[in-house]
Amino acid sequence: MIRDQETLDSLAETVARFVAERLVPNEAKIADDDRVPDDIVAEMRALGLFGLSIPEEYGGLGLTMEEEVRIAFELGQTSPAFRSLIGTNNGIGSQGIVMDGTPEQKRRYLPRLAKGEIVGSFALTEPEAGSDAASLRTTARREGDHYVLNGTKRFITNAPQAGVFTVMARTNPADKGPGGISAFLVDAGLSGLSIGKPDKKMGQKGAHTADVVFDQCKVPASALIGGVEGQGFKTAMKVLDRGRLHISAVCVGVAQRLIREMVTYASNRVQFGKPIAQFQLVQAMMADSQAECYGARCMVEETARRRDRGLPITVEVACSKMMASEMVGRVADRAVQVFGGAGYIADYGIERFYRDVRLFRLYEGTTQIQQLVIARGLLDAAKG
Ligand code: COS
Repeated sequence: MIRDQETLDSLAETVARFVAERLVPNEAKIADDDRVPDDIVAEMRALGLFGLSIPEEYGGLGLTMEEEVRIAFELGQTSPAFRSLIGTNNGIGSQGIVMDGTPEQKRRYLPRLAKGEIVGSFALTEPEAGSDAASLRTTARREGDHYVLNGTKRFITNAPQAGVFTVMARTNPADKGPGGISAFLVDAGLSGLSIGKPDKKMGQKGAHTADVVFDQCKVPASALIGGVEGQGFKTAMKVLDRGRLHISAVCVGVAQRLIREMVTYASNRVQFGKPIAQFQLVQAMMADSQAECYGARCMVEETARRRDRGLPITVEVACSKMMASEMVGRVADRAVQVFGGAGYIADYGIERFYRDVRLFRLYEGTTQIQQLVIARGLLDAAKG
């Protein structure tokens, strides 16, 4: 749902200008330095980018899903590391609170997340629990008016910067499945909570992931999201449904950027006496990329509209995430191909995107998990 087209267009234009003028020129630098500089983070805060999805009553922009994906199309047009910095506050690091938090939890965290004063992070994955998220082993043992957390979380995005973690932990050791899991809001800096060294990754330099380790970490009972045990897995799944759609929109944005790069390069690069854009085999690579990107964009927009109408979206989101993330992988591969040798050389920036986009097919649910979700949806529907 778009509430006011003019306001949205103006926000999208502002974000597009910021991306073109401030982020694109800094892509190589943040990859080399492995960090987004403070002045850019401050500008992101000033633009309200940390609070796109947080309700207005808590200081965010309160965008609808259709509005949010439109902005994500713009934010996708640069190195994904920039988007990653604001990604958790808008997605998996805040939405557990927005969806299932108590009024007190919302008041305590959402205004600071919306302003970007703190970074929110989502701690689900563990060394032994990736795709099989419900098998997680981190425990939260109730002791009087506290819970005591023990366990290790892995590959946690923005962990080194985080001010608050949404942590999924098992409160009922007798229930080894999803029903034994609860979600907690854990402040960084608590005794018994430590962050590992940032992981060395294939791409997305400037975005950081790390282990989060709980060793007898005591949190107040009021940290339990929604104040109810056993709901944590469902909270995580609802948050991921939404997050996967946002990621799909980012994939579309990156693909649009790469298609533009391909067209510009192919129009200027002369071989056999003419720009390579005039050769049909090169045109085929650009055309396939555009058609696939347009298809993914339509899926993302339609799924966002469904969510805004309150319809179920789990299967549609899985379809969108699979299509968009696989699509951008193919587009990045073709971009390298159109650039030829230059596509393999760091100075041209294309190989960096090729490595960066590989993550989209893995995180917030691998392509194989999306297939499983889609197939389950079909089989459930057939049962009636
Ligand atoms: N929204 C709301 N509730 C959901 C849900 C969704 N999208 N998906 C599942 N649930 C509910 C189910 O309805 C079920 O509730 P009941 O017990 O009341 O029936 C419960 O959660 C358990 O669901 P299910 O039986 O489907 O759980 P599985 O263990 O089979 O796991 C998958 C389902 C595989 C889909 C899940 O583990 C998953 O998404 N794995 C990937 C994790 C991931 O994306 N990790 C990335 C890291 S986080 S960046």
